[in-house]
Amino acid sequence: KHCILIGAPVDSGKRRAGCLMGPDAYRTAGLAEALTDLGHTVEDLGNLTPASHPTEPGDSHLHQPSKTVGWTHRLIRTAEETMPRGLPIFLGGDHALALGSVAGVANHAAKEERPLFVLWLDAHSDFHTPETSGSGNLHGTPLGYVTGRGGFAGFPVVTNPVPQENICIIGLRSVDNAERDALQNSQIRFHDMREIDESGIAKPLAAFLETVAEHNGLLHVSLDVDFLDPSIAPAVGTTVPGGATIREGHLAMEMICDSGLMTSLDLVELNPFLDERGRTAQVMVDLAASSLGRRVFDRPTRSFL
Ligand code: DIR
Ligand code: MN
Ligand code: MN
Ligand code: MN
Repeated sequence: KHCILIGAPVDSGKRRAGCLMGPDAYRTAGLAEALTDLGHTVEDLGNLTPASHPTEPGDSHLHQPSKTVGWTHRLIRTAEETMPRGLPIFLGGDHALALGSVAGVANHAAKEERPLFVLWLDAHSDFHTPETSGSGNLHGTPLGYVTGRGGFAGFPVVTNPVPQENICIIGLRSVDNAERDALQNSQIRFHDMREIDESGIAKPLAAFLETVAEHNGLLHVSLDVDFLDPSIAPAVGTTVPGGATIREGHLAMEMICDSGLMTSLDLVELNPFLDERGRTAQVMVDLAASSLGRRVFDRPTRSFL
């Protein structure tokens, strides 16, 4: 594959600063080298900046909405430009970057006349709208935005909303009340940690990948650091105990690799300022490598079936 690294130092999606250092932490942890070792070609676009945007309103309950609008414009364009020539990997940056990455990838999928599927690996459901968000932190809204929920005044119009039934969230253990109601009334597939405890992670993931394959879909994977348990991935502002283990993380990424379906990837919410010797960045790089071919032994193709 041709992997295109896109530094997206988005830090406007929540109040605690530090995610802007994420892209360089992934580079320092050897992401490009890991992918090259796996036989991929790697191109690094460097770090993007937000498109020009007005000054922040000041009277909004939202944190830095204008800057996030600027980022969304920039990332939609960058996703559209990179999808035709490789596999973009968006190096976050907080999860507000996914308003743009997913909306842009969806525009590309529409051009190809193929459906887009989104796998969301996260402790949180990120299904708020600016109106339902209690925190005012827009990193809690990307799935609301890309599915075409209302309330995103000032943001680019979502030209190709992702159908709810094409989305699967795995890892949930912190869902706000407004999101819970909206999720339960939606067609989104969602799996909380209790379900992972009871059935294992392979079962719901295999079912989703099978659906993507049946529909000849494109697959965008959005990996939030807090999907993982804080004991193995502490460098994130919104840790929630009881997350995925290192093996659950790798199994998920290995299955994604075996499926051959992934066409774009977000690595988000890493805050290197909260880390110890880059260990969380290293875990994320290792997971990305697993999703792109690193393994102990080969398995028969599509062994997830
Ligand atoms: C949280 C966002 N539910 C909020 N959560 C996070 O502020 O609305 N998403 N951290 O990954
Ligand atoms: Mn998230
Ligand atoms: Mn999260
Ligand atoms: Mn909230």
